[in-house]
Amino acid sequence: MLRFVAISSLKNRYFWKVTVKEIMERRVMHMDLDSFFVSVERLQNSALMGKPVIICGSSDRGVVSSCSYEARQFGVHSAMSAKLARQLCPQGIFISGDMDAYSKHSRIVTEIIESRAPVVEKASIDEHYLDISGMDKYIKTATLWAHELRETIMQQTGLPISFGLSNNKTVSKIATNEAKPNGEKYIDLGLEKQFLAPLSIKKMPGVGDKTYVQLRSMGIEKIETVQQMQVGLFQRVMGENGVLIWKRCNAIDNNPVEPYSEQKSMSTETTFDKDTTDVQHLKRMVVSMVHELAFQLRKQEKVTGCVTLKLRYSDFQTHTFQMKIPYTASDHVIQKKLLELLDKNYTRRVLIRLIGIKFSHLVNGFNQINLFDDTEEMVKLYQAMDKIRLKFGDSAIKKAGGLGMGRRGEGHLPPGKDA
Ligand code: TTP
Ligand code: MG
Ligand code: MG
Repeated sequence: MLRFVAISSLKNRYFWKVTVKEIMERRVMHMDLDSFFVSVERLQNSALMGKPVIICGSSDRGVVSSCSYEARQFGVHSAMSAKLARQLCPQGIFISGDMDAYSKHSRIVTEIIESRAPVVEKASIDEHYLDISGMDKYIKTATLWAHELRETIMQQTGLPISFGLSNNKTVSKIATNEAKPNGEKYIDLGLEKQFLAPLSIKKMPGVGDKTYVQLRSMGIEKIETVQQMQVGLFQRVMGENGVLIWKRCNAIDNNPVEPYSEQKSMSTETTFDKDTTDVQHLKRMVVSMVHELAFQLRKQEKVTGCVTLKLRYSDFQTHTFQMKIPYTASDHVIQKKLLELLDKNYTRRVLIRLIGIKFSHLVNGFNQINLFDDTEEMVKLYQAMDKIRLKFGDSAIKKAGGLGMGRRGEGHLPPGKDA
């Protein structure tokens, strides 16, 4: 948007002023459920209230996906090995997760938010951004509206949730984290930098362990220090990523809240040289396409919550079949669902000209969400295969299910993104 600044007609200068003002005065809310997976377990078993609860895979070699705030007091945190968590918190209640239940509750929360807010982006399984700019003018103050929405969600779902409200996504996300658990935090217009200044640089989204070590070695601990540095200097030391971090530290983030419908989906399809009724061939094609698309999904660190199968018959009639699934990025889970759709819907045995698959309802979090029906071996296998694919290209790997599938002569479209 700001690119229009360069044009210097009076009209455009006016436009620029309005745009900047609008951006500066946006009201962006970020909401994130508190210890989400644990909270869902607590809905089903109230005896877990107030206890150190840890969700991890069933094997001792799994990792912690979610832990209650009581467990955090023992030093337990997400992504820690379950083994270490058991050592730190032997009295903890360890539960192997239930992705179906978490996905269901995630969708319920999304529905409540979408039924009330004008512009909503579902950013991960338990977080949403809402653009509620202008709310002050027409309804009630944005802060009161936000507070009431949080109350509604908690009343209707029984799940604790926190939020942050400011003029941009970065500041609001950090505000949510500061408000947790069970809290809300408003950052008044103009006070964004001041709010960020005393916080550890580690709290800045995009500053992972490696960047943090690098920043610490430069003597940077607080966001305030970055705020005082020249962007050019910071960029020279930190590279391109440095500009982004510097901007965020200075509360500059013009990224819009991207409504759900505009979030990308991914799809791929294959047109056969010769129309077919061979079910085994169709199945192998689905498996092959899933491998390809799920790899793209993981590369983007996303998970999908909905799969679609597309069949075009020889008379060009096209049918699509859709199924909501628990959020996942694992080939074997997605493949099972798509094969189910094929079995259920390809019953007429008429000639098929084209077959396609699509993943939608994409949200961030592949690295986060450890699927509980995945063994550690399975996760390692995906990681190893993805590594080879990244290095040598997708054709370097084909799992047994997709072998013998050569796409020779078949008009296969590579995975694309649909709006
Ligand atoms: P988070 O929102 O990061 O964590 P949380 O909801 O458990 O706790 P809080 O927000 O109060 O700090 O992640 C949401 C869910 O995603 C979490 O409940 C479980 C899952 N998850 C994983 O499976 N693995 C991970 O490493 C992380 C961080 C989350
Ligand atoms: Mg959460
Ligand atoms: Mg979250």
